[in-house]
Amino acid sequence: MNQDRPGELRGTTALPFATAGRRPSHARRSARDASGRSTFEDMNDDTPRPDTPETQTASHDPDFPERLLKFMRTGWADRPLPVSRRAEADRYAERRARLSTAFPGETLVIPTGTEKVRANDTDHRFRPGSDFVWLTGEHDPDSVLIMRPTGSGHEATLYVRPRSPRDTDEFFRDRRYGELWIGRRHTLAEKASELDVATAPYADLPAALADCAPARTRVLRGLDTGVDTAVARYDASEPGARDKELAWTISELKLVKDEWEIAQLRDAVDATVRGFEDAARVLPGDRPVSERLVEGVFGLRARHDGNDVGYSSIVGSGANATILHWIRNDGAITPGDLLLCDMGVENRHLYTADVTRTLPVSGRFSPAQRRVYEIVLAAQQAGVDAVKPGLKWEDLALTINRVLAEGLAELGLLPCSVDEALDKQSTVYRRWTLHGFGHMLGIDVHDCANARSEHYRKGAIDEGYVFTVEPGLYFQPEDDLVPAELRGIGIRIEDDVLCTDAGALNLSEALPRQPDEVEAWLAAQREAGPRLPG
Ligand SMILES: [Mn+2]
Repeated sequence: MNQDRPGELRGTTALPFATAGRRPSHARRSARDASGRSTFEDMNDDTPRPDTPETQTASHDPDFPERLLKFMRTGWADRPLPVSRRAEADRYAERRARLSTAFPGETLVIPTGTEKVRANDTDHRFRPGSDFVWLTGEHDPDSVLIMRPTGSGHEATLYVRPRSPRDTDEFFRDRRYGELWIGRRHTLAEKASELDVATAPYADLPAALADCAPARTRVLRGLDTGVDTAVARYDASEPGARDKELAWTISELKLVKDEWEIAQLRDAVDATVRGFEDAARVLPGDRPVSERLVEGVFGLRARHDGNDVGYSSIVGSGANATILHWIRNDGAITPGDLLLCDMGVENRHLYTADVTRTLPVSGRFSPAQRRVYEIVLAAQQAGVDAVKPGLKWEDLALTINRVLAEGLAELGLLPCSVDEALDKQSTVYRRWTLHGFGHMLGIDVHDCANARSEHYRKGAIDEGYVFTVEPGLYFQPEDDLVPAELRGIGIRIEDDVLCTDAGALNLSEALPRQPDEVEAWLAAQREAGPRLPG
């Protein structure tokens, strides 16, 4: 049967935008006439629909006999959902107002993105576009924000899929959009009152985009191919420059976090602390277990207390800790090894934490492990202590990297002096540090990613910035230039800090970092025993 092609269902208007733009494999298979209209769109309730060869083979769903169809179409109440205006709606309106100021007289198109196919007819769980959600608070897939210029600013309209109507079969036949398949959506009026923004039906989006004059429209591209193709790029000089300006403007508006956002980040960090505790409580010190055990236990906390993990958890034991983005997590956690856990909970408003701790699985650091750990900790503390408004990112990096380079020199590893190693023309110390010291944090784990370099990496920290400080040292197991006792040691310590006028406020300080305190904390968690959320 046709399980997920709205255009082929009874009484639905053809949605060429949705089917052609978003689901190429289905678009190819759809029964459409030369005009692109669904061949079934004019059928009324009583018209039996022919089975086409593809409907017989395309699905594991059972067929719908006509008697069942007729029966399913009757006897449904249409009760409203209780909704109230969300307290944070003012925040989103204020953000839209700031964006409006940057682009007077121009139409702005900001999509959330579409569902991503996992395989065949199953999708990944949808995660809204970060910039879109920052401007609207809306979480449903496919939605698009259009801000049209008015005399004094812009008026915002949110194009969303409304509740499944009862006068089409979508609600019980469409496995992607039908409410009996995926749960109920709001009506347009319910959505408008909850988010306090004007709403329009998603079916009107193609016409709305066709009305956008390319020379006076900017699109946040790369999220929704349907939107990207519907509005042509328009650039007098450098291709893509006008749309990039929209992207960096939003990123730079996101640099300073307000009080509500800081509360969200604290919420995410607090859940992350609980997740680290949960993981430590199930981590034995006397026998090997899978890295997946820690990933899974943390993931349970993330789903229960927040929305999800903010990024794929990195759980690396022993030499796996030297792989920066080790997310396979299929190794064994072995007593005697260090366990590096880089994990963060994304809260219900999609703000995420990003915290790393490196634990001695047995309960005690070995002398060699502790020696390297102390270097990384000293580097991190030097970075946290240096944070203040106006400090250049590059100077903060230099402060941290100098401590790392000095430590590497003490270990006898640097092939030159510390100053020579830190020289921009050299940076040979990076053989063992590999990555930058940190990044902005917010709705994205790598927040504000589209900000212009001179306002981010080449710029300065400011009050209200939240970012990570996360130096590390990584001695690969096959690095012949380090002594055997250090090979396979990977250590990173990462905290989430808020820059205030008084310096750094460490949001994740509830998780200890001093090696003695780490040992005591791990022992206390083990003593307390396993714990489920809730
Ligand atoms: Mn990080």
